[in-house]
Amino acid sequence: VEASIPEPQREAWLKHQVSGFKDKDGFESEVVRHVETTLARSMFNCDESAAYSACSLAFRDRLILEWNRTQQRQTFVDSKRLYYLSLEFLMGRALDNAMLNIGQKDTAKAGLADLGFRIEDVIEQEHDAALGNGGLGRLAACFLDSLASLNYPAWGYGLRYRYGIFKQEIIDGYQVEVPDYWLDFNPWEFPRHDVTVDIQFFGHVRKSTDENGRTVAHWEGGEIVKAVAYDVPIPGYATPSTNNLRLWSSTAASGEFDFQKFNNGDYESSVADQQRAETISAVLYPNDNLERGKELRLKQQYFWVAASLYDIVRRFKKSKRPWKEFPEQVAIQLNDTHPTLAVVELQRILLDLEGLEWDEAWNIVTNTFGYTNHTVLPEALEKWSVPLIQHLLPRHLQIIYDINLYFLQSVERRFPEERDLLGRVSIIEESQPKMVRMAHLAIVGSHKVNGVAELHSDLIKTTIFKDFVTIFGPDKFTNVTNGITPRRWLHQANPRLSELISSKTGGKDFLTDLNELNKIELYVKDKAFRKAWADIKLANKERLAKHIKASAGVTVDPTALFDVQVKRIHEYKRQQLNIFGVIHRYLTLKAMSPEERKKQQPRVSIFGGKAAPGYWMAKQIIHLINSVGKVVNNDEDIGDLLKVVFLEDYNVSKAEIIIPASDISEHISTAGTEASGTSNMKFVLNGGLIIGTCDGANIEITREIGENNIFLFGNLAEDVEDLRHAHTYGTHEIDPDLNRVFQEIEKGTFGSTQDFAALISAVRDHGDYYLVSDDFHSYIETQALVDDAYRNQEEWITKCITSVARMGFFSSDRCINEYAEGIWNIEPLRVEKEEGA
Ligand code: GL4
Repeated sequence: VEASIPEPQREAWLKHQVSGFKDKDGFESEVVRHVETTLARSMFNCDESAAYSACSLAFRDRLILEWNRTQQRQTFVDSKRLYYLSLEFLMGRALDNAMLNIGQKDTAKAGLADLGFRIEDVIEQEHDAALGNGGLGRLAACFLDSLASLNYPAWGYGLRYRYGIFKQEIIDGYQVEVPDYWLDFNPWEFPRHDVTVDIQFFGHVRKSTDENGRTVAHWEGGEIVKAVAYDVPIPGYATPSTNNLRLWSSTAASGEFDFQKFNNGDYESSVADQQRAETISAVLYPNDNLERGKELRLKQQYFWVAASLYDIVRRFKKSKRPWKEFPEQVAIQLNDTHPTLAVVELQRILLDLEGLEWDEAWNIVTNTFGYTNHTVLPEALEKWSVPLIQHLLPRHLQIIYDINLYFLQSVERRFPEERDLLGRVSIIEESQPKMVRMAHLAIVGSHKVNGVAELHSDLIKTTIFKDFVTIFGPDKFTNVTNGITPRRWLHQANPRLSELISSKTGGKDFLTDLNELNKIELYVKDKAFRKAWADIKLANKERLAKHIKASAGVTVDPTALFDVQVKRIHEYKRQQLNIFGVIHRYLTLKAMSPEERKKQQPRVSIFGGKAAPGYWMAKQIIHLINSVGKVVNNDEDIGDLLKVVFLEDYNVSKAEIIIPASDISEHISTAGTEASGTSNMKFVLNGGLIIGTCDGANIEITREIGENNIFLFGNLAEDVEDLRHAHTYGTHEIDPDLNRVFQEIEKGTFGSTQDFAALISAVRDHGDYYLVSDDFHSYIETQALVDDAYRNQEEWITKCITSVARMGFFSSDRCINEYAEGIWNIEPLRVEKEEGA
């Protein structure tokens, strides 16, 4: 149906063209209008939450107008678009970000004050959009910010989970999970009830022969679930460009009820069908770096991938271009292997629905996709059982087998001598049951594969994907080191530091070209600048101290050294190394005379992070941290020399308070296990130093800021394998200091010894897979160096300023430009900033 307004009537439309608010007055009138009409309230019952809603709606209105213009511009120019497929988008709060990106925060601040509200309190009302687990999901959110800010034509596609990552409560020192129902009122999304796609599951495949004697597959039967689009506008910083994040929600295809069943009196089962359909997009799986092969997860993946591809193909077909131009118009990035079924789905569309030949279709597919690998941990590499795929997606399984057949045939032709090679690279693992290796499928189906930091990209080429480098050549594999958006992670989280920097860099250009930061290195000796720098850090620490008091009930001294480790709890990230180190510090302090103690550097050890609900070891680590805190924080010998705090429910908005307040943060994964890390970048950008292993992006951070400005320790990735081998087959001597720590835990100093036995025996009796003992001595020594360095505040501040000045490389803008040039082949669509924007 042609839905556009005919030419003669367009004049009326143009006459009434809507525009967003232009100034404080306009803003206030929009807020009042939304309070009184959209929310049906008045000044007599407008609380902070209503003010938040109305303020958000006023900004949303502006965003959607820019969104419309951006989409029209992109459609008109019809240049190549990027589609970023990610099961996770960890967006955090939207209002503050929208105000800053649009450049109207001051307007809103003044307007809200006129109406009787403090902007900070209004911002605080917002519930985080937490549709992600950790780094992988937050990276996707930073990418959206950069794509819009750099004016790239790009869409994100994801799932609209009804429940985001669970809320973490700490009860008696243990993690308790509470559902995160966040959609009560979400002003940032636009339901598109007219944009729906029917998604098929189960059924069977029938083959027929067409008039040309070609075999055609028909996927028939099974059940249909409906995907409904919800659009979230993504504002660029200092540009009118507003991109789209489209999230799919599942619902029953036949509407509210199955009327047949309803009329037959089977009301309950008709409602049950509806609920079953809605289950698909109900919950985010709470695992980071772990895949568990659940059927519902596979359903989520196909549901989301099929709806997104239908949308992308529909948009392409409107241009009436020939199919071979598809990869010139469309780039699709697979954020990890989660969307790999998209490779198969596009091949199915081209083959079964559009009638292309296999080779022609496959050529289009492989030129369209790029695949980013985010982990080398074996337990995180996705595999789906063949019987499960056969049952859920029978036609896709056939196509997977064909993809594999043609791939293996070509490998065999080129490497006839290497019989083992075929089994190693096959997309199908010959296990019981057979499994589909999603990473192999993603590599074979893409034209580029990238890792997320230099070490990680080298590791995938030399270990897990080595054979594929032999087959496809080294050029298919590349590195794009992760980045973070300086808008949220500097300007929004640390407004005073951002202000101070802009006073020296000549305005806010560093927020669009982070290399501009290097200008502040000129002021490293400037007394007033250094003083302002130190004052800001102290103020940020005071703000965090207040939060610690309010949420954990612990009083901390803001002048103590704040030592922070916030990230998902995982054995490979080694929060256990940190807490064992804290216990060692405690024992050392206890053994000192009061005079000696006075000479020690006071510290606050701050932890935060969620454990996957089924990850028992990670939960024991949380319990140990809380148990140590309880003892240490109440020990009068210790006082302010050491405090141990576990902050519950770490999320994006808490990160914005915690990160700017850190003096030293811990990035201490076993070398070779953390693909990149991105919080390491956030901490340094906010004027905190880091202690870390030679892992992930720590290595590149060191190269940029200089090795004098970082505290590195521990074994190297290249030695890990030998050490593990030695643990298993040689004698394994535990570090004596660590042994003292274990003995203290076993004495019951921190409560129930039984609970912590597994943490100790993992190191002592089960091969110490994560090398906690091997790195312990080096860790403790390096922490002592941190104390010494911190005592020399003048030197410390010099290190901090120098480091920030050299962090330009880690902007997600640089990262997105590298993807755009090296992988997606897309160009920005330049736009002039309009007046009032
Ligand atoms: C991760 C990595 O663990 C993390 O190092 C990386 O920074 C992030 C984004 O590339 O991806 N991989 C998985 S899985 N979860 C992550 O956070």
